[in-house]
Amino acid sequence: MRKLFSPIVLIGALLSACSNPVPANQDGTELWLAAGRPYQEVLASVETAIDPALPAEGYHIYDADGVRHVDAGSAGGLRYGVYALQRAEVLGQAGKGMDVQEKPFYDLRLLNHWDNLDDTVERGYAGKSMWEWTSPEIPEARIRHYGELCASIGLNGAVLNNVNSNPLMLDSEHIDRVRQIADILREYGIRAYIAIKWTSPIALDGLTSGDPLNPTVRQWWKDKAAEIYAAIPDFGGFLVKANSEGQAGPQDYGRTHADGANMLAEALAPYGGIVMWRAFVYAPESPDRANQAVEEFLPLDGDFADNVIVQIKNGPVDFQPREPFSPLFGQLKKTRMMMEFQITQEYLGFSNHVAYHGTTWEECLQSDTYRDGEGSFVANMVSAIAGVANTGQDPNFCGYVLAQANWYAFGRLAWNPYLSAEEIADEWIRQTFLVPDGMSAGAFTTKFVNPLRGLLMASREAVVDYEMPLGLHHLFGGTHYGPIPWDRMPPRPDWQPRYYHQADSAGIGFDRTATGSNNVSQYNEPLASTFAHLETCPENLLLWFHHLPWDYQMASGRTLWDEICLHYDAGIGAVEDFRALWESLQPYVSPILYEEVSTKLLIQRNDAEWWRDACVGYFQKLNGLPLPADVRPLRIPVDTLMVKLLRSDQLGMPVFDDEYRVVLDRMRPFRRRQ
Ligand code: GCV
Repeated sequence: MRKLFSPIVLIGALLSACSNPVPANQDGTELWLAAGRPYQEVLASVETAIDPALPAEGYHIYDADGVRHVDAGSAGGLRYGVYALQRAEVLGQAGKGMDVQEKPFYDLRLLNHWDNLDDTVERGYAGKSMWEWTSPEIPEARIRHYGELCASIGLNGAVLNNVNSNPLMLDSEHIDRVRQIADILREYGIRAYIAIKWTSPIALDGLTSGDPLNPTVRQWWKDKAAEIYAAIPDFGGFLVKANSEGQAGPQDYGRTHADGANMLAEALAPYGGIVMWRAFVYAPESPDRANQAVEEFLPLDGDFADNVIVQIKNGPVDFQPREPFSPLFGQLKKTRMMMEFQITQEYLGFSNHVAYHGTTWEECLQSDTYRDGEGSFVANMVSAIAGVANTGQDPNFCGYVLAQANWYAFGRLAWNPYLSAEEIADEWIRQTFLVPDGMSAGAFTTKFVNPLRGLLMASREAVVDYEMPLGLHHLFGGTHYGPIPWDRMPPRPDWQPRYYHQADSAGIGFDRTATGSNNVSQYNEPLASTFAHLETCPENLLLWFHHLPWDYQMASGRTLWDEICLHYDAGIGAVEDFRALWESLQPYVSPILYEEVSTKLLIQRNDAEWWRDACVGYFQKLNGLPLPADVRPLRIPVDTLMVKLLRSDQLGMPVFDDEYRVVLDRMRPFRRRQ
């Protein structure tokens, strides 16, 4: 046989192929379904069976008689099984003898879309609403793609609209629109839900009251439920934001959250629907916003109907880069609870910063509440889970490729809250980025997957460092993109950063011990004591729970002030490292993805510096202390920043100059009306 290449030529060719990999031509629009075989192909390659002995949404993948089988408790379980096999194939875990049996940890695994009927998305950073409410036709192809993505990670429900709801959501036109979407989502095992506005009966049909004990009001909701279920027989139920941030609710009529939730629950019960009642409540007059959910909901424990579930944000304030878990998770014993995470990066640089939330959510889910003794992890206290989506009309759904990792991570943790963030990051990278031509899978792992996984794993802590280290929180203003620690804009003190950092010439931090708001007492022992005492309080939550002098001695031996400055500086340094790392990955990704991420990281680096200038500069103005020797000097004087405001576009996205620095406009002087 004629030899085509001599051994030397062959080795040379292989070496040059390895050193010159040709990246796949990817634009990020396939998300994590990029690397696997098409679903139909995987399905066609296996024997399937419905086995009623398996849990309804569970599956069993195994080999028998030389054939691969996927058995499942239902058609939905089968879909999850086939996607699990597809994933296992990509991850190299589908070899002969595979035997995997799984079922989801939670029955309800939902995305919450904060999408408005005018197609804007509250806190959405990936374009307008993916449902296209204002178009005559529903965007079927996109909804199908969304359905596949959700199903592939095990999600089974979607609240289609904003919790700051519009009453029109319940008019016949929109119910029909929801029906059309639900008809498609059903094919992917996803139920549709609606967020309702408490005052809908008044707005839509002229009722004069919203009192949940008023028979006319109760009947209105029963009739509305009947109308919805006539159109959508498997409709999931209502999500409700009531008596929160200006939304009306049962308290306006002297009734409780339980009265309100139970009225809706009664209307939905005949059809198997549920009410998800949010615990995100706080009033400006309260001395500590972090205390309020427990104050309002603990007295109602046991009062909620069986088909009500209380939806609680992971932290007691509001999706900050780091918060302790909400103490409510450790307090309610007779009420079903649902976790609410935020996938969209409202407080973590929108879709401009890398902030992989797998680590945030792992930290929360695996925290011990001690409710029923040691080992009462948050993951086990809740029986359902929701994530505020980061999706929009962007071709890649999420603003840019790395932001997709959060949607994926949410789905995987909803399936199994004890998966590790690192394992999930690894899975996501391998499924999303294709191995370049001429590169072995092993080399791809070493040179691309592992470094990128490291970047993702470090990313959230970097954001914490340059935004709000050591337990600081809510230093935002305006659109929640940038730092305004000095802000004292009306109307509410609890929307002002100074309420949270309490910094003055002597010190900084929120005293939540017994000498302050006593928020620590809402945690079960030994946590209450752990948080209350300086010696045991985790350093990363120090200023969440304590107000301390600037010269407080930290474990490092440095002063609190120096440590704050070092954290801000470390945050900038971390993003610089991410940029260098990403540059080293250029040979392995398409030019489109390379440029996309490079630009985002440049923005992130500049924003990190802006955060540091504003926060360190402002605190320094209060305490008059010098910066420690080994940090980068401030770039913009805080007095300059304090008279400027971030320029945003119509969708609330920040506007950048040619160097990818935010554009800050001089504030117009405030003029009193004559
Ligand atoms: C949907 C925060 C956000 C609001 C959001 C609210 C909530 O306050 O800034 O945009 O409203 O939380 O979760 O209800």
